[in-house]
Formats: sequence, C-alpha cells, structure tokens
Amino acid sequence: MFSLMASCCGWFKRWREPVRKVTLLMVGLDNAGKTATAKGIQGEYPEDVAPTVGFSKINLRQGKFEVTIFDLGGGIRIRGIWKNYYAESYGVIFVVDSSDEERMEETKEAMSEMLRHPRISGKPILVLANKQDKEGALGEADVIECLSLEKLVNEHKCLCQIEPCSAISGYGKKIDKSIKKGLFWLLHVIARDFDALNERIQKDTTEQRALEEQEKQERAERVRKLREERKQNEQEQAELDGTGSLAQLDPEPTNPFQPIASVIIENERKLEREKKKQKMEKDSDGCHLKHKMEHEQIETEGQVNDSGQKNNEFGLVENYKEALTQQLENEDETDRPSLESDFYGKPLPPLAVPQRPNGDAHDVIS
Ligand code: G3D
Ligand code: MG
Repeated sequence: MFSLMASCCGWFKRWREPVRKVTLLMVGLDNAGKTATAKGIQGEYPEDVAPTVGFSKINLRQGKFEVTIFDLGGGIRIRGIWKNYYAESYGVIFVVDSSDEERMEETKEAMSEMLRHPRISGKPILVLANKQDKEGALGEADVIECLSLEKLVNEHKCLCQIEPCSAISGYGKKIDKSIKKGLFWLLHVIARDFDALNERIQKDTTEQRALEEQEKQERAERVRKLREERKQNEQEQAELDGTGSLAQLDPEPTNPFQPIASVIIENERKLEREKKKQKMEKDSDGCHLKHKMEHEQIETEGQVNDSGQKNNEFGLVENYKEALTQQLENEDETDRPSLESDFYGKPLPPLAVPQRPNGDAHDVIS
C-alpha cells in the first residue's frame, strides 16, 4: 500500500513538472555511426544510411523531456558547422567508430577542439564507442586511452560517460541497451543542473543570434560597397572610353526568383503591350499605304511634269542591266565558282566525315 502511494506521489510530481525542451548535439567523424544511432533512437531501421551532407534532426519525447537531436555531418569540410550549434546544446553525444583505430588521432583532435570551445566547456558529454560488433573493435578502456578522454574532460570540466555499443544491433525499443543507458544518463545530468544550464543556453543563444545578425549585416554592407565600387569603376572606365555610362547598359540584375503572381501580371502586361503595338502597326500600315499611294501619285505627276529627267534615269538603269547581262554571258566557264570553291574562289576545306566509334569512316549519305 505504502509503495503504491509512493509511486502515485512520484507520478503526480512528475506530472506537475513542466515539459523541458532540450537540444542535444550528435557529432563525431564521418562514418562513425551517428545517423545510424539517431535512426535507431527514433525507431527507424538503422542500416542503409546515406552520408549526412549538412545535418538532420530528430525529435523524441523522453519522460518530461522534448528532445531534439541534431545529427551533424562529420566530414572534414563540414565539421566547421558544429560550432554554430554549440550555444543551444544542453549536452553532446560524441560517436566514435571503435573499429577504426587509424582515425583515433583525428577523432581525438576533433573532440579536443570541440571541448575547448567556450560554448561547450562544462557541458555533459556522452561518448558512444560504436561498432562493437565489428571484429577487432577497441574496447572501452582502449578508446579512453586513445582519446586521452580523462585528461580532456577534466581539463574542460565536462561530465562524461562512455558507452560501448552497436548502433545497428536494434532499433526503437530493441535499441542497444548501452545507447539507451547513455541517453538516460545524459538527460539525467541535464535535469539535475537544468536551471543553470538553461540560463547559460538562453544567454549564449541570444549572444550568438546577435552575432549572426551583425555578421549578416556586415556581409550585406560589404556586398553593397563592392557593388558601388564596381559601378563607379565601370562608370570611370566608360568615361575614359567615351562610351557613356556602362551602368545604363548593365542595369541591376533582376531577381530570377520573382513571385509567380508578379510574373503572371508582367506577362499579361507584355501581351497587352504586344496587342496594342500590332494594332498600331495595322493602323499605321493603312496610313502608310495611303501615304505611299499619295506619294506615287505625286511621283507620276512629277514624271508627267518632268518627263525628260525621269526618262533619262530610266535609260541609265536599262544600260546598267544590259551591261551586267553582257558581262555574265562573256564570263568564261572556268571563272565561275565551282563546287570545290567558295563564292570568292577560295578552296573549301575537305568535307568532315563522321567517324564510327571504332574509328572507321562511314558514308554521310547512304
Ligand atoms: P555517420 O552518420 O557518422 O557518418 P553512418 O555514419 O550512420 O552513416 O554509418 C556509416 C556506416 O557505418 C554505415 O554503413 C552504417 O550502417 C555503419 N554502421 C553504423 N553503426 C554501425 C555499427 O554499430 N556496426 C556496424 N558494423 N556498422 C555500423 P554503410 O555500409 O551504409 O556505409
Ligand atoms: Mg550521418
């Protein structure tokens, strides 16, 4: 009876506790098994995972915790993004490929760099010594030694737990017990120190956002200045060349990602303008025809009035035509452009014959 009451009290106490949102960071070298672990925790089949390019995110509910785990890519070129998530992380899950002894030094360096960061130092870290199912995988003690784990975590005042595990041995409820145990430990130490940790995270996150905003503005300012400089240079160059402002020839590039509604409106306007133009052309054709007729009429009248001069011009044209016909008739056959020379008599290059894949030429016309 007493134990029933005690468990009821415990349940009631937990029920009254507010839901705590916690963000965890899952990092480690590429191929360590981070995504497989994250999938297993989420209840998905952990094998056949594609390499993580940027990051993936999983959400789960664990007691009074709403947990978000950021699974970040671990490739050498994207490790730089890890630090962008340090401020908002309450703790870290560091996954190690225990079967890859050759990369232990690299693992140690990555871990050391992370732990010494002021936004991570002092936060709890769970080390998953993964791939224990693989033959020759280093055991817990060896991993601790290879990574100088004790020294590292003491130096940076991080609470630490290491769990030897295998991410592919099961998923969901059947996930490796060591992973489950490690996750409970991490959430437990976070809960124990939640208020202080939460305060630090709020402060760090606000600072980080302000810094990011400042960096964004600085970037925008740099771009603006560069554009201005370029425009000025172009203008100066154009003035030197005497070709006028190039800026007029090279207007601001239009945004290729315009909202579809504005594109539709613009197209309708274009169509409208096109129709108007055609109508005007039609009207002006009518006018033109009228003008032409009027002009011809004037010309004819002119011919009648000034027939001497017109007849003279007509005679000149007739003479020119006659002379040209004569010249063509007198031309020797050999002087005429042949099929093997261009109109100006220059020899044409030989006809290119497409080659078969095996190198044999084949007929163009078959
Ligand atoms: P990453 O997210 O840290 O880069 P992944 O690593 O989760 O993508 O896993 C990399 C490879 O290791 C995957 O194999 C995955 O199946 C395998 N792996 C992950 N955990 C374990 C484990 O505990 N044991 C064994 N044997 N393999 C594991 P592929 O073949 O898809 O590259
Ligand atoms: Mg991955």
